[in-house]
Amino acid sequence: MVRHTVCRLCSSCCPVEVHVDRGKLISANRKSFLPPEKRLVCPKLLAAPDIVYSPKRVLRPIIRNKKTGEMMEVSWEDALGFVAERLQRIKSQDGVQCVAWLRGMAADWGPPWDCANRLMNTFGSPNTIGNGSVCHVAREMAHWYVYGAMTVPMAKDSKCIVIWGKNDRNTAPGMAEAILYALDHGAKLIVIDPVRTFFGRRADIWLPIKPAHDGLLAMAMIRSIIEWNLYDRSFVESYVTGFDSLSDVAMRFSMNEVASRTCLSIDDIKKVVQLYAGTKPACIIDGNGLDMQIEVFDTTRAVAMLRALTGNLDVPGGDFIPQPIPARDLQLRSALPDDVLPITYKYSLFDNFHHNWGRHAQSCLIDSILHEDPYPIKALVVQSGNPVVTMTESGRVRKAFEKLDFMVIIDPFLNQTAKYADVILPATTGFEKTQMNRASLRNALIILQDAVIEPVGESWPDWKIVFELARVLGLGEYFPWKSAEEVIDYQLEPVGITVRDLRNNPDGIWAEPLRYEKHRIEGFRTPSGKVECLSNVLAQAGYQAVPFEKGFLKEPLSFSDIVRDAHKKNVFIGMSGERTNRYTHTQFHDITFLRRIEFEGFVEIHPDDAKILEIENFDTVRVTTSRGAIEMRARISDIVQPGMVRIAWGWGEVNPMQGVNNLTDDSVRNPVTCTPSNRSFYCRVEKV
Ligand SMILES: Nc1nc2c(c(=O)[nH]1)N[C@H]1C(S)=C(S)[C@@H](COP(=O)(O)OP(=O)(O)OC[C@H]3O[C@@H](n4cnc5c(=O)[nH]c(N)nc54)[C@H](O)[C@@H]3O)O[C@H]1N2
Ligand SMILES: Nc1nc2c(c(=O)[nH]1)N[C@H]1C(S)=C(S)[C@@H](COP(=O)(O)OP(=O)(O)OC[C@H]3O[C@@H](n4cnc5c(=O)[nH]c(N)nc54)[C@H](O)[C@@H]3O)O[C@H]1N2
Ligand code: SF4
Ligand SMILES: [Mo]
Repeated sequence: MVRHTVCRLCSSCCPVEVHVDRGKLISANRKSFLPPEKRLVCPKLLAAPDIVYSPKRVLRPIIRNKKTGEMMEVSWEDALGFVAERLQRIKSQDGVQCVAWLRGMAADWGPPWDCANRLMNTFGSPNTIGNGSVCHVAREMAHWYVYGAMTVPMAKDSKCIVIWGKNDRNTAPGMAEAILYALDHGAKLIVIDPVRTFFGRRADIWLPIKPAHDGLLAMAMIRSIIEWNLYDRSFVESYVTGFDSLSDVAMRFSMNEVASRTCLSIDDIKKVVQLYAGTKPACIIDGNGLDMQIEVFDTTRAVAMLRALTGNLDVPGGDFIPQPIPARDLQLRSALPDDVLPITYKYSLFDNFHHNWGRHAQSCLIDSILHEDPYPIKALVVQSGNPVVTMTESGRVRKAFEKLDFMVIIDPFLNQTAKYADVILPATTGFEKTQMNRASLRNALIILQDAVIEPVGESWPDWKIVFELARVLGLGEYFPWKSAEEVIDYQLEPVGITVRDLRNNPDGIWAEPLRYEKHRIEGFRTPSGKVECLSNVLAQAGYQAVPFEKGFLKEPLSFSDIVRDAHKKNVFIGMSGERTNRYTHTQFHDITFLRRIEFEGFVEIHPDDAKILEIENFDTVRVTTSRGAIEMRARISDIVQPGMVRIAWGWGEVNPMQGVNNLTDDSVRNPVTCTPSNRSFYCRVEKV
């Protein structure tokens, strides 16, 4: 039998066809607009049955004795009763705000996250925290502040594609297929990435930028586009505010200085400006290479402004402004008391930029536990995340989790974080649950993620865990729904679409027809109704109204002190490494099928540097910063530049000595979005 759903083994949310035989998942294939022979294969999806039926799945709730590490399987009733009793006790002893809920990326941002928020809202704690400060939410906020939405690059129909800090070949095969299709149809390609990626090798121009310096490049490009009169004058006159202020600030970014600081050639930057601004339509695919940088907010605002200045907003083949559906918000922020500060209080613009995104200044959780700022978090529920490995500065995270009074994990697997838990609640994987995912709510095409098999063992889907916990906590009145279908129908009622409709249309339903250039009628969803190159909201809150009006950080990478100490000898830029298409962050590293293709992670180092340090392929190297160290074997490769090492990402789950976040620094953050530099940092490298 063939069933249809949306894959959630990573956040790409590919629509897939699943072959099910007698209730068992046998295999799954991505759907695509390309004929089967041209489609990209996703190894994780090929491994779906191995993941779903992995012997390492947690099949029953577990209560863990923190002192002895002993684990005892219990019934759901006992587990939820125990959790509720401990949360209530902390609520009455310490205050409800001392309970926090942290979610990672795996269960999606849709209803599982909204329902967790609803539970915490009605329980009374404002502290439901997502990981958006290091993922795309910081960038999303930048887009919103410029033109009131996060644009979607229409690569397939584009004539010039700029890939800026993204590696779709590995992380988003649907988009990669669109790019390949456009290239086959004559599109030009510009790649801005310190690493020569798959698309970097195919690019008309590849800009191997110095990590974390993209804001400088964006400002130099804005300057050139204005100086050389390459901007879309009529669009700017009708739909842009703050152009003159942006122009004034951009004029401070001289090509010479920018080229020297970004380690790019002036000639190449000029060629990129001419190609991008001179080809219509063009789109910019920005990615996680720009996230996890201290300057993320202004950098991605400047990049967003490039889209507007060149007149590429909301045109076919350009950068599309999505048409979100009017779905009901499942959160209940109104139920929260007014007088309790959330632990993210220093980042309130980030907390509030989008009415139903929740809070995402992730590092504040650790501040609160360790420094009791503004009060101590005592109990934590971790849903669909592995923060011990994935949060910045693992040493700090571990110390914080040791200090907690109580911790619950909701996960299909026992990850490194589970070692700190008192209770482990077994969640299903994505194939075993029906839910709307956020990708389906942010635009007019709605596709259902539908359960294709029954839950494995006694695992429960996330929505059910949240609902049942709510009932045991006495909050059942806020969760009147008995099934995922009922919640989705409630949520989609204003749209006039039901789960049954979606099941009858497994390739999705357009809630409204696709429309371009919506600004001609509706304007943009910003305070002024225009594209804002200057933001009064930011100015009033004390931030830079125009990107980089107070200048670009002298040193946007962490641990610049290492440079001074070592007199520039043996100082490398460490880069958090590739997301390969085999793994999702810390997940799946014990799946034999995937392990066979990629057995271990490496530190990649340029041949010239390897020679100086007398490092050979497969030698073990140690990389250190003042925060900690990792040890991995070396791979000598010119995919990285001299002076840079790229450290494989996600292997901290397999071996704590291989966690990139042993090295990262959480002390310097973006003032608006709380983003630290997980992506790049100065470090030392030595052969062990
Ligand atoms: N297979 C797989 N797919 C995934 C994931 C996964 O773990 N595995 N994770 C999912 C998630 S949660 C996310 S957020 C997305 C992320 O997906 P992407 O946005 O594609 O993220 P990455 O592949 O980490 O990095 C993108 C590129 O940024 C480059 N880069 C690094 N530093 C810089 C810099 O300073 N400047 C510039 N210009 N480029 C830089 C890197 O070399 C890399 O080529 O992928 C999703 N899809
Ligand atoms: N240095 C550095 N740090 C980073 C990054 C980086 O590239 N470098 N990337 C950052 C980014 S973009 C992100 S998104 C984060 C990712 O951070 P996390 O979300 O913490 O990363 P994962 O390893 O994907 O952990 C997901 C967990 O969810 C579980 N899971 C899978 N499916 C489900 C489900 O349906 N329900 C539930 N309840 N659990 C499920 C998995 O078993 C796994 O334990 O890391 C961030 N941190
Ligand atoms: S890229 Fe692969 S793992 Fe990620 S959603 Fe698509 S099919 Fe699933
Ligand atoms: Mo992410």
